[in-house]
Amino acid sequence: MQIATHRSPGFPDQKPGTSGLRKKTRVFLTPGYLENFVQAILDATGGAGGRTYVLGGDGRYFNDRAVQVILRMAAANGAARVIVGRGGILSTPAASNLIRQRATDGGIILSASHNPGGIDEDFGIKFNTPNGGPAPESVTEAIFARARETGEFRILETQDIDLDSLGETTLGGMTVEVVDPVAGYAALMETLFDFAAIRAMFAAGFTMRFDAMHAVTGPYATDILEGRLGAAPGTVINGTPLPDFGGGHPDPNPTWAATLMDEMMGPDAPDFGAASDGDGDRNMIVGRGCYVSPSDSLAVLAEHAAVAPGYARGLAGVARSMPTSAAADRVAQALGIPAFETPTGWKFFGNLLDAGRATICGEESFGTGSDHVREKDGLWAVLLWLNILAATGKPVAQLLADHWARFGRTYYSRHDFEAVDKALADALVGDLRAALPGLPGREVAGMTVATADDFAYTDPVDGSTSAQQGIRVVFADGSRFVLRLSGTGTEGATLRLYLERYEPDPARQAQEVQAALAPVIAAAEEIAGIAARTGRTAPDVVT
Ligand code: VG1
Ligand code: CO
Repeated sequence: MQIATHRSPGFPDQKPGTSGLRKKTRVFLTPGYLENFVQAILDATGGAGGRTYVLGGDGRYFNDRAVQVILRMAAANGAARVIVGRGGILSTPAASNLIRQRATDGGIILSASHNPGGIDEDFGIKFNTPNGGPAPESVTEAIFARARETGEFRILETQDIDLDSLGETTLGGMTVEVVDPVAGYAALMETLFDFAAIRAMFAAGFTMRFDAMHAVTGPYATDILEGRLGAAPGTVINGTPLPDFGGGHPDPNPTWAATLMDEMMGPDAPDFGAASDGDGDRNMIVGRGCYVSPSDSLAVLAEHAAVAPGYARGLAGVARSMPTSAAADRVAQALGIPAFETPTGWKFFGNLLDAGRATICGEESFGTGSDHVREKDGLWAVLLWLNILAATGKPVAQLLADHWARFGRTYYSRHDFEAVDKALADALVGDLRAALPGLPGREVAGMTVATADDFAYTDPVDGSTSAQQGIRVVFADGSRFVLRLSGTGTEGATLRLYLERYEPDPARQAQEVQAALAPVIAAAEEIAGIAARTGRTAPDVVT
């Protein structure tokens, strides 16, 4: 076997976004494109010599090829060992767990998460650090700087290796260890939750539907829910991972998980429904006839987490991304623990989790997780919900109603405007930013603007700063809207408008969400002018 050294011109567009580098698959198929980025990861993190990595992905189109390339590059760069999921498959939380359990030097995860897959859709790659979490901005900046430069990449010239059988093989001087992608993760879940209580609930007739959306969680959910917990066969639907996710968006929200939503809102709905995304780190929670918004889910999980054995000693703190509703803050206050507000993206929770200052974290984008790994974790959230349902004996709708009665209800919605002309979107955000100083005191749609700013974050652990993380306009009654540009899209710009209104009065907590938010929606249009400036009269996706 020979090590080949190839010249690379460097690529100016390999800047990681909210969660790794995401591009159209065909861009990744450009000769040398993947290799350049992988070499940049290795070089920017001190070289691969003697190191151990975890490698796996969500199984989307090109996952199989990319895994072979990365293995040959790791070997050519002197890595000692790569632990890879069988078939090149690992969910994002399972990869995070392996990185930590095996005390490796990090890991490479292949996924574009909730973005569709296929030769004409999206692919992605990201590097996680030894704590198991997404690389912080200082590291992604260094990778980007290296990826831009003209340089070389090294790769072993050899045949593909078999990744379908468990065990160790060698590739040049490197050991390739193929592991069961599910076993270690499932064992971790058994340490956190009361599996006996959940099993007893299923045995007593509790019914559930889990939509794996033809993405990576299929094998995990089947093993844990139907295997270990005794849920009825057929509980998991769309459980076979497919390279194109069956042609769908593996995005667990009411729009893309419509089949599950229809069943849960229908006459024969099971007791509990859930879905997960492409790489298994997101979750959607639905009760019989009752959708749970991700912000509310985070708050309910924080409220009841102590019923689960893994959280019985209580929570150190709760953290949420800035656009996520303040519902979790009110729970933190009641529990007497700190609440943190971070920029969008899981990498910003890493330091808080490592320092033991936050135990549970969440984002409005269907992501929740805890200090058990350093990624958000879809099945973890589903299992914590199941543990809470088993411990309280209450249905989802009752838990939610009780939560609102105690803490008030935060009406919440996100409106996405996709594939907007990038220059237009940049100008819209730029103009709004420039207008911020003049907004306080202004009357809009019957409300008065109290504060308006562009969210900037200083990490309380290491003091690092991140500016321009989302524009927020808060009204005198506490209602607010937030506007930011997506950092995960691959086509044009996606504008995300986050809308929120607090309603403490139980008598007014049963309104339709969009109707309850109507004044905030009107105010956002008057101030930001999305419809007026882009011609988009309705959002593409409403969650
Ligand atoms: C989106 C979500 C963000 C999430 C990120 C990665 O980012 O808003 O909350 O952390 O996706 O999730 P953006 O920049 O498009 O708004 V996943 O499941 O793609 O790893
Ligand atoms: Co994801």
